[in-house]
Amino acid sequence: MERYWNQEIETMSREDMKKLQDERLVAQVKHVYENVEYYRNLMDEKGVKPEDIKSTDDLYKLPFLTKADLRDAYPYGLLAKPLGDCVRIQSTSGTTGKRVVAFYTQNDIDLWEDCCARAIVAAGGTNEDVCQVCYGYGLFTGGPGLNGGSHKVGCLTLPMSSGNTERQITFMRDLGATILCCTPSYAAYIGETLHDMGYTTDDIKLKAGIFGAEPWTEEMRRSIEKSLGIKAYDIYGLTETSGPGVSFECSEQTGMHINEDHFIPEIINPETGEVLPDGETGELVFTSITKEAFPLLRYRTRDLCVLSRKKCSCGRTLIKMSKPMGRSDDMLIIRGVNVFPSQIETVLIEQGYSPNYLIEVDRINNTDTLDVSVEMNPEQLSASKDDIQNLEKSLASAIKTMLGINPKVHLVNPKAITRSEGKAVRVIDKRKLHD
Ligand code: DLL
Repeated sequence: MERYWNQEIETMSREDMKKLQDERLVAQVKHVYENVEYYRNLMDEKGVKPEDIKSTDDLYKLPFLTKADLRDAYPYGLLAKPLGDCVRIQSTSGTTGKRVVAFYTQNDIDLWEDCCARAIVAAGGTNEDVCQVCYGYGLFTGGPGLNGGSHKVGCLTLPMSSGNTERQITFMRDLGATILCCTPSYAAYIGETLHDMGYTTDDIKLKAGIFGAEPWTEEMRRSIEKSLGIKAYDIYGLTETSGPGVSFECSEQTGMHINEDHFIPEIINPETGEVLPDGETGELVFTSITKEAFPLLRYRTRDLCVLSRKKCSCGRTLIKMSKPMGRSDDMLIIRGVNVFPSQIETVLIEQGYSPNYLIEVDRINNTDTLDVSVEMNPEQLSASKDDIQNLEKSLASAIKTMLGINPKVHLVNPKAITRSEGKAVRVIDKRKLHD
């Protein structure tokens, strides 16, 4: 029997959901227009008034918001509530430029944690579970979001944060953790450490993992499921829209249900801004219709994916988004070819390698170069130099089949690639460093 956190909403008819969205959108546009001068100016420039937005059918009339707008308006320019009503900020880990700072009222936090509770229940969580949260705590939304959701469900919550991996495993064993929440790359590292410590999946009680915050492939999913003996569920979100829990996977594991009562999704052509029909790949845009303090309308996520209304066996009627295949700004253009790191990950794992790899791109004599380093498997350590060269060649040819361009592959020693405890850094684009 499928269990839901909020059955009424999660299985609501399309018609009722649209009605709910229509009402919430109209109220939200009014709230934003009245309280956020920055967005009011954008609407005025476009000649749109709140009265023009009568339902979700009018969504396309509203201006987009981008990360550049968030930077412009930093820190308080998009705040829609008096500071006295706000109780928390969270922020992105942003390595370049200004960080994104998002604000929350208590009600915003309640709704956000509710979204995370839906994800935990969809992964089989109940109040009998012991939920180990190893997303970072602090400014990053992963730890606080899943922590709050886990409390709501009534799980015994282990607020571990990331890092100190052997201690994670000791707690996992001692307390009998049944659900693990962290990035997929950290889950892979935890699985590897478990085995390095001489344990097997028989020594732990984990049954499910809720992994997100970075792109990961189906191949990576299977590899983690095997190493930890679990079912691995995807979860998606971004600081700008609250954090994890914008969408979550169910037992079908074929995409993530979007919490449409809070977030209206659209897919647009990233070049032209034109709205695309369900089923086409494009940039995901969200309008948050319940957020009070930081309500972004038509926010461009830069994540590329597909929406689907195909009936789901779990009974949820919430629209599904595919795994984001990467961000439009993560896409590498190498010798004119569009390359997503996830394509390389797929090949590496399919060919039997671990998900520990590093992609380096450079430009030498005006030609782009692509180097992929991946750790050899322990049994390959005794291979001859010739054998290693042959393995590298065959891996390079598999990558070339996938991408259409020839990489240089380097098999490096096991553990040579730095492990990630949060979002993995898989790409170094040296071309940017030269600029
Ligand atoms: O990563 C929120 C989060 C925390 C999601 C924990 C899931 C679990 P940001 O740091 O603002 O927020 O980064 C948001 O991460 O635009 C995507 O590019 C990427 N991302 C998040 N979840 C997924 C996922 C958090 N499941 C950015 N698959 C987003 C692929 C993801 N990419």
